[in-house]
This record gives sequence, structure tokens and C-alpha cells, in this order.
Amino acid sequence: MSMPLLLVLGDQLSLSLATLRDAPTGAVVALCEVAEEARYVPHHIHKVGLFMAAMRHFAQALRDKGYKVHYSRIDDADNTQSLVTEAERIAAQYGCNEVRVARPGEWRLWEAMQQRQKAALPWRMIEDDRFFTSPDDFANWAKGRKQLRLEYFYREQRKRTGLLMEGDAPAGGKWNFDHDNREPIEATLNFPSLPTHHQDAVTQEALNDAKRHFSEHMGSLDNFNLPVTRKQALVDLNHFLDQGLADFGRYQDAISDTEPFLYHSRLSAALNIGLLTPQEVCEAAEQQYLAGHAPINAVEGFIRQILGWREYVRGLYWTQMPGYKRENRLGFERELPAFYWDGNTDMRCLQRAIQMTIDNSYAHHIQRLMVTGNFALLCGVKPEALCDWYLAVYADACEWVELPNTLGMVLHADGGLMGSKPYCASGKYIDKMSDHCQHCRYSPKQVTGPKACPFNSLYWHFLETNAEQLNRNPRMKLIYGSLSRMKDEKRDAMRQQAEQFLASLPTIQGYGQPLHTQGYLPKDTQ
Ligand code: FAD
Ligand code: DLZ
Ligand code: SF4
Repeated sequence: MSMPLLLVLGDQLSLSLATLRDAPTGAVVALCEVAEEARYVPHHIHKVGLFMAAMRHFAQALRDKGYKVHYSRIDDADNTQSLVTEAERIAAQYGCNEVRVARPGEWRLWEAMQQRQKAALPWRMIEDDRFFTSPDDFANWAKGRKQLRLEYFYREQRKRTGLLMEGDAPAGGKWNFDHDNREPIEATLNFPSLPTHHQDAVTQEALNDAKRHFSEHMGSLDNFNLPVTRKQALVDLNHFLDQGLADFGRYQDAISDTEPFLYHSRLSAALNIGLLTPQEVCEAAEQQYLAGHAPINAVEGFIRQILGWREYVRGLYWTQMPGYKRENRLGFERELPAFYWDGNTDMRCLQRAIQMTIDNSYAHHIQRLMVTGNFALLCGVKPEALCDWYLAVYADACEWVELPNTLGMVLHADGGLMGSKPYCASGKYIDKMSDHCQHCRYSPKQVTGPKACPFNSLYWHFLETNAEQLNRNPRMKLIYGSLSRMKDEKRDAMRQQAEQFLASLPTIQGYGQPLHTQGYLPKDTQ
């Protein structure tokens, strides 16, 4: 009797995965380590190590449960090093009659797999139901709406799941407590120290293999501490519930010159590869509120990120692709500033955000949005270049979540589908929320002159150059009012300052120096 091959992708490491749930007895489950997935953008070495270690551990967990597993290792002589060809090779080897796989996390794979649905060895795609919302649910919600605002989607999600609901009313009397969640960094804060995960022989071998094959990628594995098993992910979850959640809300928007994680959960990678489910994380946070261990502003703020934003960006991705990836409504053409690959800049906030990224394959949301994102927006970096960078450098990056955040939220390249206005800000905002500026050679108070913070002139330059698309936006009326009241000499001086800065900003097409020497070139020159 012919059997399907059950393909489990690197970010589908959940025993509850639909592919496994309906598995015919005796069917082979395949996991494939392939170089193509590490290289299509040059992923940070922590991310490559994470996938290799977590996939190997998950294969073992499946075997322990009695599944028959085929695991392709990166070093296997017959490994074809590409997901589709490797799955088909394995399926042929076991005489399977189809390849069964749950919806992958990226359109390029979805498309490649869809194209094989009518092949001699057909692929069967099934829904990945490890989310609160399916793409169809989202499409139904979006149907007929002029604007797809997160806030309305999120309220529906709360009602649908009953999370933080008291009957028909939101717990605490409000849907959203963001107003209480804007405290800046303070010198007296004590951040929780992090659990250190033991690296057993499986993890060590996987990390060594990652290092041998991909040593030129960003980062070093010396400080690798990502959870690679469900058990380790649960340690991180419980640590956050005990020590981070209560202060998560207040300091959600704060930025520190020294602390990469603050009170953030660091759960995104574990959630995205399937070691934790969004349901269990939200329910555990809700329990902390119900037990009186964490205030409503913290718990609501946290749950909104997962039940709201995470589901919303996924819905947006699957309902808008493939056109979404080509959007560039502000017509940006600049390549990525070269220092995004090595942190070599005298702008302190950017230097710290990028160095933390290099160190940990992590930066918290406000660093991604208001530091590296904001700077790229003000400079007019083209979406493709910025998206490739975010996709490569963060351990939690998968296109369904990275693309709407970068192209939509940061670059406003989707014409306002994701956010009603661009998150543009001057140095004043960074100065208010962080302790960077006191260590910087620039002054956030100056707009022109040699000490002026580059964010300031770039901010006004951005507003000027994009006025045609943005000045009718009701949420930008005030700021365009200030711009129009400004004296011509001041505007000229700011424009000149910004233009000089942009003219001398080194950019790079592709992926940074060590990678260029290994032949990593931008896609259009490959
Ligand atoms: P916390 O601050 O503790 O938040 C809790 C959880 O909420 C996160 O683990 C995550 O699952 C979810 N979440 C929070 N914000 C968002 C959001 N905007 N969209 C979706 N989920 C969210 N997140 C990714 O998981 N993968 C990405 O590739 C990614 N790329 C991003 C790119 C840009 C330009 C920006 C601005 C944001 C991006 N985010 C991405 C969202 C967010 O920055 C990260 O989820 C968060 O920083 C992860 O750290 P954490 O687990 O400590 O999050
Ligand atoms: C990111 C990544 C890496 C580095 N390696 C693998 C791999 O070897 N095998 C695999 O199945 N997936 C890997 N991934 C994740 C994929 O790039 C892709 O995002 C998901 O498989 C989509 O569901
Ligand atoms: Fe960043 Fe400007 Fe502050 Fe320097 S002065 S840290 S460049 S915001």
C-alpha cells in the first residue's frame, strides 16, 4: 500500500502539527536540513544553529513517540540541499505516493510546492492550524472593509477566544491599555537575568555543523542560548511569566544602551518554529492576571502582540501575497546602509541596535521599529534591501511575519494597509525613550551643524520629499502644519544638511563584506 511522505519543515516543530495528526500508521516523517534554506538570504549563525539543533531534537522526540523518521543531515552525501528536491528524493526512496506538507511560512516555498501538486509525485498542501486564525478567517474578516485596522481585528479576536474577557466586556474595562505603556528607560531598573540553556551532545554537534558550513554568516555561536527543545522553551516561558511579564507593559517602548532584552519575553523564535503554541502562551499570561501576579496593562499589552499583531500580520501576508512583496508606494530606491552588516557607525542608537543584533540575533520591537527601521525609512531604503536584512539577521524571522512588519509597518510601502501613518520620528523621540544620546557624538537637540543628530534633518527631509503622498493624511496634519510654518532659510538649511548626509552615506548592494567574498550577491546579480 502506498503511503504519503509527511514533510515537516524547520518551523513546524510541533507534535500537534496537522501533518502529524492525521498520519497513517507507518508513514515516514521527513525533516530536511538543506543549505538552500540557510543561504537564500544569509541567515545569522544563531538562526542556522537554532534550526539545525531544534530540528534534530524534534526528530528524536518523534522517534520517541514511535514515528518512523527520515532525517536528512546537511553532510549527507546524497542530500540535494533544497527542500522540494530533497522531499521528492526521499519520497521516491520510500515508494511514497504523495508528499504531504502543512502550509509553509514563506510564499516562495508555498508557490514552489503548489506547482508540484499535479506532478507525477503530487504534493498535498494542508492548512497549518497552529494559529488562532486561518488565512480564510482573516480574508472573511477583511472582506468589504476599506481599512484593515489592527484594533478592530484584535477586538474580534478577544471576543472569539474569550481571552481577557469578562462576559461581553474586556477585562479591566478597556480593550487597550497602551496609554499606560510608554515609560522610558530608567537608571534604577533591574532586569531579570536570563536562564542559560544546557547544550547536550545533539545541540553541540548541530552548532558545530552550522559553524563548519556557514561560518561567514553574521554572528558567533559562542554565546548561543536559544531554546532548541520544547522543554527549554517552557523554561523561557515560565521565566518570563515570573520575572518579566509584570513590567512588560510599562517598559514596552523603552530602549537601553546596554540591555538587549529588558522585560521582553524573547519567545518569538520558540513560537515561530513551533516549540510553543500562541494559545498556551496567551492563556498562561492571562492566568498571571487572574491570579493577581501581573497588572492588566502588562497582560493586555502582551496578549495583544500575539493574539492581535502576530495573527494580523499573518492574515495580511497570506491575503496580500504575492503582490505585497513588490509594493513600494513611497518609491524608495536607496540600497541598505553598509553599516547594517557590521554596526560601524558613530550614531550610537544604531550602533547599539545593530551590535545587539550581531551578538544575539535579536533586537526588541522598538529597536527594530524606531531605530533601524525609522532610520531606513527616513533615508528611503528600498523595501527589498531592508526586508532581506531583517529576514537574515533575526532568529525569529520568517517572511509571513517579517514582511508586513518591515515593508508595511516600517517603510509604509503598502500605502497604509498595515499602519495608518508611517512610524517616522526625529532624534527627540529616541532621546526621550532611551539613554543612548548621552553616549553619542551627536546632539538630539541640534538640527543643523556638525553635531546635529542626523535623525533630525532626515526627519524633515523625509516629510518634505514625501509630502505628496503623506500631507493629506489626517494623522500627519499637525506635523505638516509645523513644516509649512517654518522659515524658508531654516528649511533650506535642514534640507542641505540631510542631503549632504545622504550623499556621504555608504550603502551596499548585497550582504556585507565577509559574505561577498563567499559569493553572496544580491538576487538580481545572481
Ligand atoms: P515581545 O515584545 O515579548 O512580544 C511578545 C510576542 O508578541 C513576540 O514574541 C511575538 O511573537 C509577538 N509580536 C510582538 N510584536 C509583533 C509584531 N509586530 N508582529 C508579529 N508578532 C509580534 N517578529 C517576528 O516574530 N519575526 C520577525 O521576523 C519580525 N520582524 C520584524 C521586523 C520589523 C521591522 C519589526 C518592526 C518587527 C518585527 N517583528 C518580528 C515583531 C517584533 O519586533 C518581534 O516579534 C519581537 O521583537 C520579538 O521579541 P520578543 O519575543 O521578546 O517579543
Ligand atoms: C530558516 C531555515 C533554515 C536556516 N534551515 C532550514 C532547514 O534546513 N530546513 C527547513 O525545513 N527549514 C529551514 N529553515 C526554515 C525555512 O527557511 C522556511 O522558513 C520554513 O521551512 C518555512 O515553513
Ligand atoms: Fe541616535 Fe541621534 Fe541620539 Fe545619537 S543623538 S543616539 S544618532 S538619536
